[in-house]
Amino acid sequence: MKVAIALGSNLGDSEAILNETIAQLDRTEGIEVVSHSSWYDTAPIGPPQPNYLNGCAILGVTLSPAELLRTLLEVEKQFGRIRNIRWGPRTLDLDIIFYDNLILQTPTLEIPHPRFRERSFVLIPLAEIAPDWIDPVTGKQVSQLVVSG
Ligand code: A4P
Ligand code: MG
Repeated sequence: MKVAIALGSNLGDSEAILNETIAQLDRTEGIEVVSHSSWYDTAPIGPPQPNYLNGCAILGVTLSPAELLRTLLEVEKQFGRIRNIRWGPRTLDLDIIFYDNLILQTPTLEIPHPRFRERSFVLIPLAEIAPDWIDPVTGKQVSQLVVSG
């Protein structure tokens, strides 16, 4: 299955953290990193906090959505993520944006990510690597979502 994920970091050496995350994911059983975007310096959404470094990656996975989420949470933890303030600063945030053309709504996992369409810090890097990917909910291409905001 083809998957799109978003990466974000605004604590620690964010560039090293994102690069190491890509390497770590590529070493993970059941995950192959197909491509990743550039890393973008972005203004924080939410409470006052440092700027983020954001980007997206395309993965080839043989994991189920739940297994993939578990793996991503594990990697976040490895990089020292401490869950405290909602939308607060974090060393690493990994979100699943798309899982093939799946629409999934469970209490612990929602795919596509429920807020990605409003977030230029996801749309701009995603448009760099997957402009033609069609959002299964709106039927719009990523490149169209960037323009319509
Ligand atoms: N979860 C449900 N669906 C998903 C999904 N598609 N991908 C659940 C990943 N996780 C998903 O996540 C909480 C729980 O959401 C997970 O355990 C999983 O069961 P979290 O990462 O602890 O929560 P969060 O990230 O603090 O909250 P939320 O609402 O996901 O926030 P976002 O959307 O991740 O936003 N500003 C800039 N410039 N750049 C950023 O990257 N990020 C945030 C956080 C705020 N402001 C930002 C940025
Ligand atoms: Mg998150």
